[in-house]
Amino acid sequence: MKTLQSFSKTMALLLLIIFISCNTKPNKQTLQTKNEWSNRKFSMFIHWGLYSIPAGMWDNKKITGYSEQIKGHANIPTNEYRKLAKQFNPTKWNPDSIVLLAKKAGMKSIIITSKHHDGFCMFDTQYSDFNIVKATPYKRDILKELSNACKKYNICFGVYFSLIDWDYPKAMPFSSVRNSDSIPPAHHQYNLNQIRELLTNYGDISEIWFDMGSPTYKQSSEIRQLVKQLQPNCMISGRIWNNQGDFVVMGDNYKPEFKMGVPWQTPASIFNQTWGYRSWQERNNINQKIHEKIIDLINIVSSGGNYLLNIGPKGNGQVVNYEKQVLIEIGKWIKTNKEAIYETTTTPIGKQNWGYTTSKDQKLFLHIIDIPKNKKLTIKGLDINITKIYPLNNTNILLESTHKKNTLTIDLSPVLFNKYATVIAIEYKNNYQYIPLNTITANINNTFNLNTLNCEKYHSYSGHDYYSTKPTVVKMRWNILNNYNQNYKLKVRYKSNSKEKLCLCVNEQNHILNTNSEIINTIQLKPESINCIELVQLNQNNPHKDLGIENLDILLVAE
Ligand code: H79
Repeated sequence: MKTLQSFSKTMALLLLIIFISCNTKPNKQTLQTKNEWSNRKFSMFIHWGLYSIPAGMWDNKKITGYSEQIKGHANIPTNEYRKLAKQFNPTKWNPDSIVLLAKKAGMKSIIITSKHHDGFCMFDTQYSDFNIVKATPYKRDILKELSNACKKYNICFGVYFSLIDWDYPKAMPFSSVRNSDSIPPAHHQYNLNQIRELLTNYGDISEIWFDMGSPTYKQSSEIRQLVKQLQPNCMISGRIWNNQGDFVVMGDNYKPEFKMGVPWQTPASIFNQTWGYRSWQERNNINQKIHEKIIDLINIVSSGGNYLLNIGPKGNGQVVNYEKQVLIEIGKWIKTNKEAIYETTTTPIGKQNWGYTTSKDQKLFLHIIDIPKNKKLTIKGLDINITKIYPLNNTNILLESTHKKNTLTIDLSPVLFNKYATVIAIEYKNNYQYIPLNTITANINNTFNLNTLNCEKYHSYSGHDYYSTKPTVVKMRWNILNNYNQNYKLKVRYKSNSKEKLCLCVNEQNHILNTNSEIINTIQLKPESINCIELVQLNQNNPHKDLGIENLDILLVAE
């Protein structure tokens, strides 16, 4: 009888687990696609089009504002702007050499502007004659050539597609809403038609990078549906808006100042002032620029993001030498330190006064940007069983370390420092434990009080256009340090403005919460170690949605 009881209990538990995993987890294919995307870390963005010819000058005047938007910023009438097409004959454009440059830079994919706000199509389209094949003396499909070169050299190919269009007569013209214009129905249909062409005629598209506009929820979801129907593995940028993207895009040249709980990317240009080629851009101190971009790459990767770095080739197709040099130098740095970049994960060790950390395959990587005084690097709160420590730029140099009261000290004196950043690898056995500064311990009654003030928040970045987009809280997490081997009663009370069910995960075991209610369960905590409690949405179909927590009290009371 007892066996039967425990058997049915086990079965019930199993069914529950299956139910939970079916409901909360996106399918395997989606996860794999997202992982492959996240693992790339570093990609090339290309802003290139008719705007690369005037290159930030109109009527002999320097035009400020992003140079790829010169049609808007210089108020150029459509018939005047269209004349640029007749001059577009990029004899210096060489897709193979672009791909080889991206590879040399350590970039894993290339995303090119198929159509920017000016409405000029860098691909052959049956829906507009204002395109590279029909309107220019060049007559060749740039996208086709670049996608083929990407295939040839085994690098992923993606496309940028602006949701606004200053050429298409039925779309909104350049206006005062700073490119967050609505999309009239005829324009939406035009967009859908061209998206279909892009996802049909150019082989596998690794990501489609929508930008700007202010589509309705219905428009965003129709676009998403079409993309996924044509290419289920094509990742969609968050600038499709209305939570329809697969990954979040930070503002132009912005890095998040908060922890992210979804795949994300920082799009960056070599100079913040422009993405398209600007002839009068001041380009001085290249070493400082290389330093800035390498540190940005490390910062972004250590926070779990991808770095999309732009080049703006000239109207004749030539890559600006300064930009080429920056990319080549980044590539040299990555070549030495690639293990600490690609396929790495974040670590609980936050930013340290000497730099950042990443991790992979039983190795912890310390990216040293500011060399510590006396060349003694310390990490507080780290309990780790070290087998070997060495710099990635000379793996034969073994470094000495001491470990006292959870403080690890590494002697860096034998290290030859790189002028940008030096990576130290720590190989370790088993799991390491890091006690974060915000670790919560029990109060005198052996009770843990968890709430929105002592949690660590994880964010997405969500909205219906560029300017409404803001951080949402998609996960709350508490690290608690338990000293005793005993059971705890778990009591939860909360108020949420969302109808979605929540899931409280204690050391990877799920407890489903019913809205605005209190549940009591008995749980076990691991003694003398960090226990992780997380609050997430049960249904992960929309990973960007805010948990909507208005107030929350979690009590763990010793039994
Ligand atoms: O293609 C590039 C831009 O042309 C396009 N997105 C990137 C990838 C873009 N179109 N409109 N916007 C971006 C609006 C952006 C406005 C701002 Fe800013 C960027 C506001 C703050 C940062 C530019 C720089 C204007 C003020 C500062």
